[in-house]
Amino acid sequence: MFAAGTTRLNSSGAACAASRSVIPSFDCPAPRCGAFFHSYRLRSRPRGRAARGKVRAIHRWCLAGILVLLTSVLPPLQAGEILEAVKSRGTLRCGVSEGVAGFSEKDATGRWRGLDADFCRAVAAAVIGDPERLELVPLKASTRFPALQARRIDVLARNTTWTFTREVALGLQFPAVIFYDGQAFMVPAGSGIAKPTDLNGATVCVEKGTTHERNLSFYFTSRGLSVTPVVVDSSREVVQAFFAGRCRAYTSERSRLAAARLAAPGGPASVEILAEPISKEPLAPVVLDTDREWVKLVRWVLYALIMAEEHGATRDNIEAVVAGARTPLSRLIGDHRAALANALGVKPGWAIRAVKAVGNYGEIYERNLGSASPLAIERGPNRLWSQGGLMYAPPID
Ligand SMILES: N[C@@H](CCC(=O)N[C@@H](CS)C(=O)NCC(=O)O)C(=O)O
Repeated sequence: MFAAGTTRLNSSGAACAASRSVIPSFDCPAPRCGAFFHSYRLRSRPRGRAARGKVRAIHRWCLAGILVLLTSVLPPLQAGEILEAVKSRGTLRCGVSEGVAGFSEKDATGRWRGLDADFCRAVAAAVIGDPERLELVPLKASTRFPALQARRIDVLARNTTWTFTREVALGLQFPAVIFYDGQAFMVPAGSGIAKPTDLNGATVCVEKGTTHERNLSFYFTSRGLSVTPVVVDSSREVVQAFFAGRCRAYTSERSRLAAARLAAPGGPASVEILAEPISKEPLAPVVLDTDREWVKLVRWVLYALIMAEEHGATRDNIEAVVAGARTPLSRLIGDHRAALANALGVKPGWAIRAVKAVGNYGEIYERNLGSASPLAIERGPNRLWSQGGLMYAPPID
């Protein structure tokens, strides 16, 4: 269990986004109606037809106000509204992290790199026809869902874990998994801590508004053990807190720990990542569940990238592969599928545009997280299903 003295560093005091109400704050006329009826009860009943008519008019006004209020809190989106807005705006607004190597991070030239950034480019290419018609919006863990709900972004691609609670309580959809991860711990090398339970009684640095806070609590509580979490509200500062010796361990996704390790002040060998994971973290893009067309589009862009890898179609050869042997990929992309592209709400060639923009899933992985990147994270569960992994695109027909 969390020890009594949970520490919150640099916390804004706001509650975790996952547990926050989905209803945004608004200027509510209801209290004014309530005040009117309250004072009406206290006063003597109005006499005469004119007075009663006035009361009825105010009553009607209040009811109308409440109805307007209820329907305007979260105006229901028409099917396809986000998709249509992206097309007419001509720019995709994609929420990303403020800087997590391998997922979304600016390089020295100011260009965003990473799996999530590339996925945003693939969606922009499929929908708008240009991977660079993109606004990447950096978001903290604690502000990502409010940004989506306020429609400041069209899609969130920010190392976000698909959970039951987020899906049902926040009105979200996680169209498909982009990366299978798990939460682990980083400790100083030679600390004598070999497994998570060795951290009983220790301080652990963790980022606010993440699944990691709850997983940490659950893991130790369910074993009758305790840790003191040191909760920090940004990725950069949580890592700094650990390296400054504020906690015995730092907990996050294994991929995040691998990135933090590269930047360890004493060099990568000065820290180690414990082998045992304590959670499942299926990371997925996130969209509002009110626009089914948009959910489908985002889902099938990701599956097209996976399917391209399944059939050996790369950024450089996809046209030749599709023109050659008939495979499920050519059935996804071929000209006779134009009617299906229309049904999806995009111009034919959408899947080719996505793959040509960023490569197939394997190419994106290797460039950002795998052997061609400084992180060199083995593909493990992110291998294709045909190679023993979990990556799998549903069939076309
Ligand atoms: N996958 C987890 C964690 C996501 C998360 O925010 N992780 C932190 C790891 S330190 C992060 O990426 N922070 C980046 C940032 O705040 O920009 C979740 O969905 O809650």
